[in-house]
Formats: sequence, C-alpha cells, structure tokens
Amino acid sequence: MNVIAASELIINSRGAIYHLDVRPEELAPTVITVGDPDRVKEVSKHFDAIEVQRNHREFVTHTGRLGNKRISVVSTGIGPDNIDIVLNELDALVNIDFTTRTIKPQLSSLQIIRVGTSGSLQSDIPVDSFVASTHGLGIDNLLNYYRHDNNEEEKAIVQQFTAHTQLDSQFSKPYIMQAGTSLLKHFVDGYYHGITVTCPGFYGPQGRVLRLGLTNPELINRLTEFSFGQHRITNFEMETSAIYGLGHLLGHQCLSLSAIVANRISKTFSGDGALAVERLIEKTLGVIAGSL
Ligand code: R1P
Ligand code: URA
Repeated sequence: MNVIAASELIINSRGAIYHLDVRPEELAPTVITVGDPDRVKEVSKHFDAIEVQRNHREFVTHTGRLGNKRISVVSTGIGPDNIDIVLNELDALVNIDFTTRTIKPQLSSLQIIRVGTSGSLQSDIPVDSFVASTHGLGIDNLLNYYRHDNNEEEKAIVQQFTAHTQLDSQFSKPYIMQAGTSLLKHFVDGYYHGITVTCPGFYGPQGRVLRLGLTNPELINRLTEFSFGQHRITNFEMETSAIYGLGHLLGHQCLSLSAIVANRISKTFSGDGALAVERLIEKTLGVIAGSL
C-alpha cells in the first residue's frame, strides 16, 4: 500500500488538512465554493444549522444542514492556483485515510458547486443575469500539470478554439472539461448555458486596459465570436476550468454558476452586484434543498 509522505499530504496538529484547516468529519458531501471569504456567511445564513466554522488564510469553511441535507460552503479566494489547493484538499478529506495516509479502497464523489461572479462576453447576456457553465475552457495552464484526457467533443472544441485564438503560440495550451451532467440538468430555468473561459488574471488576461498595453488586444473579440456547433463562449472568470478539470480527474460532480456583474461588450457593470449574488445563492440553495 502506498503511504503518502508527511511532505505531500500535510495534516496539522488538529488532524486537519494544511490550507483549509478542515478535518474529514467537518466536510459535507455537497460543497458550495465561493471566491470571496465574506460570501461564506452570506450562504450559511440560509442554513438551518451551522455545525462547523473554520477560518484559515482566504479559506473559510462553514458546514451545516439545509433541511435534512448536510452541506459545506468553502471560500477559495481568487484564481486557478487556489483551486489547485482547494480541490486537492477537498478530495483528500474524503478519499484519503488520514490515519494510514493511504487512498481509501472505496472512493467518494462530492457535489461541488461554484457560486461566483463573472464577466459576460455576449451582448445578449446582460449584467445581473446568471450563467451555468456547460464547459470550463482554461487559458490558465493549471490542468496541463496533470495527466488528462478528453471526450471527442471536448477534444474538438479545444482544437478549434486553439486554432481560432492561436493562444498556444504566445501563452499556454488551452484545455477544456465539461460540467457534471448530473448537476447541470437541475440548473436550466433562469440560466444562460455556455462555455466559460477561465483566465489567469482579471486585467490583462481578461483584456482590460488601465495603464498597461496588452500583447493580445484582440482577445475579447476572439472569445466572443468563437462557436462550435450550438456552443458559444458566454463568459469569463478565474476558477471554472480548474474546478471542472481537477474535479473530473478526481471523480467529483462539479458545476459553476455565475452572476454576471460586468458585460464586456456593452461595457456595463452591475448597479448592485451583491444583490445579484444573493439572488444566485438563494436560487442555488433552493435547487440543492429540493432536487439534489
Ligand atoms: C475576480 O473579481 C473574482 O471574481 C470572480 C472571479 O472568478 C474571480 O475570483 O469570482 P468570485 O466572485 O467567486 O471571486
Ligand atoms: N469576475 C471576473 O473574473 N471578471 C469579471 O469581469 C467580473 C467578475
């Protein structure tokens, strides 16, 4: 049996995983991830009971009950590098035995739902609307560090996208992974569906110009005009492809939901992004309590 060394699986004196500071029994099988640590309490205030509250760096975790469902909400902070930490640690909490430091013979699958904010790349997807991501298309490089494969449709989309944008010649190889289909089917009414591009930054990597010139000023146009069959790119943000990629490789069901706070085509920003996020939280928890 392969024993995972102390330097690889880091367990603190509380018996909790290194960055999240959560113990295996403190995590629920349904996990909502949010970027903003302050958003954790905006989710857990709707729980019927909160049993666990942990707080370490940008990683805040509340676990409780919603009806008779056990649920956790975890903040990830911003970006795919943080998702590398959060997804690996969430998986370790359920699929590695912390006493023997070995992979459990029977693996568990978490339901992981991101509730975040995002920028729209289509003129008909306005601010304050919601997107459920059918695919996460990463231009952030994270998944390239892991051996991974794709189904035929994913391969074709990423090939066409790479040819269309030529991003691989200047930056990193784009990658793609689809949403967990058992989750996506519950998030249809009131959501735009489409491909979400995940970027390694908010300004230059999302085509924003403040004081610095961009090496790829055509990025937004290239993303907006891309289509593959009925698929188009609806929005971009900074976590979805990393969650879908690692979640899929680790055997979890993942879905990314976004409240659109910026529209990069109409150049508008939400008048009340916090309200849009609150509406998305309520809508998501309604589905989790009722259908999942
Ligand atoms: C950037 O402002 C942040 O907002 C989006 C992006 O993915 C990035 O994390 O999501 P959150 O609102 O969930 O943080
Ligand atoms: N989050 C992003 O990453 N980009 C936006 O434009 C808005 C929210």
